[in-house]
Amino acid sequence: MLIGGQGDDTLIGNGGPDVFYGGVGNDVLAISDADFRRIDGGSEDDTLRLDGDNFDLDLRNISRNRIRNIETLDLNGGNNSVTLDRLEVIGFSDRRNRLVVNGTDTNSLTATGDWVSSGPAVIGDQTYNVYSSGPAQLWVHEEISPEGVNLIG
Ligand SMILES: [Ca+2]
Ligand SMILES: [Ca+2]
Ligand SMILES: [Ca+2]
Repeated sequence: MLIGGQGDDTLIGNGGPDVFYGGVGNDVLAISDADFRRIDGGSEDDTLRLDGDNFDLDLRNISRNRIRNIETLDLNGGNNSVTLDRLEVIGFSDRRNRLVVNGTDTNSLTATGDWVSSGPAVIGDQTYNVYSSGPAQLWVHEEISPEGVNLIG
C-alpha cells in the first residue's frame, strides 16, 4: 500500500495488486500495469501516470470503483495508449466531469460513444483539444495529435 501525506506526493507502484492513496495535495500516482487494486488521488488535482512503454490501458476492463479522485491522466511513456468511454471520464473524479489527458505524439486515445469536438482550451500555457459527450469532457493535450484520438460511435 502506498500512502501519500499532506503535500504533493509521487507514489510509484511496483506493479501487481498495489493500493494507492494520494491524500491531500496534488499527487502523482504511477502504475506500470493494470493489476492495481485501488487508486484514490484524494483531494486536489491528482494525476494517474502510465510508466513504461507500450502500455495499453483499457479502462473498460477495470471496475469503476478502482480509480477515484483522479483529475489528470498522463500517458507519459512511448506508445502508451488508453481506451475509455463517457462513464469512465465521469467516474474518475468526484469533483468534476472533466478528464485532462497529457501525452505526446506517440500516445493515442480511444473514446467509445458519441463525442463531439468542441475546440481548443488552455490550462496555464498548455493547449488541449476538447471532446464532449453529454456532461463528460476529455481535454486531450495538443501534442497527442487528432490522428491519435479515435472516436468510436
Ligand atoms: Ca498527498
Ligand atoms: Ca491528492
Ligand atoms: Ca483528486
